[in-house]
Amino acid sequence: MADYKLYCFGESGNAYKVALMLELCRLGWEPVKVEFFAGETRGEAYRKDINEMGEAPVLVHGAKRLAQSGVILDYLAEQTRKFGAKSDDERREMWRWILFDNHKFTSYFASYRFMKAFGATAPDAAVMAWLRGRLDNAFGIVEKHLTATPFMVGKAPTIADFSLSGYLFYPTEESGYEFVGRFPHIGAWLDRLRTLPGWASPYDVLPGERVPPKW
Ligand SMILES: N[C@@H](CCC(=O)N[C@@H](CS)C(=O)NCC(=O)O)C(=O)O
Repeated sequence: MADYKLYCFGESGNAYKVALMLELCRLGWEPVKVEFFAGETRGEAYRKDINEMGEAPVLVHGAKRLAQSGVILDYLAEQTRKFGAKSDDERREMWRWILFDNHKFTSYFASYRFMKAFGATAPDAAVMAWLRGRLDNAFGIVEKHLTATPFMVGKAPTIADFSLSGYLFYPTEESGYEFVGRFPHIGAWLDRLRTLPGWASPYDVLPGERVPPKW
């Protein structure tokens, strides 16, 4: 039996951040597919038994059950002593970027992509324009940071890189947000991450049939 169980599904970039870390650290893990599009995370059973926050990913390791990709990444870095901080200052830097990611980078990008690719109704133009403005700003901030450093924190990849980059490895046609041409340092950073031994793309490591983009 695998040491780690990850509640996840193919389209979840937040789950992919964790799956990527598990792959890069060569840890034995097995996916438990969450039927997100059938409403599983909104159901009482999921919220009672798996995650009161009604979200994927959730990582199970022995008696531990952890939610929030940033916390899970931190736990895995602690377990493996890989891709973590080398000092207290680095740890604060990592968390500064993970919090920025969760609030303003992944969250706007994931919402934009969800509405564009998987929403039940066609995306509302005004909402998309607002989100696009927020995205342009957040991407601009990460782009500027990456002009001076190869990875988000210091010279080596850390979990902050996996948190911020997770969603950007999905096919661009899902979000319709073309960023590589507009933000070349982000593009080069993703290429650097792709060369890490064990790197694999989202749909190669996460379970389930791919859902074609709708809109
Ligand atoms: N900050 C959380 C976000 C998790 C999250 O939003 N997961 C999505 C799937 S990618 C989800 O389960 N959403 C359910 C919902 O918002 O109702 C993390 O990093 O784990």
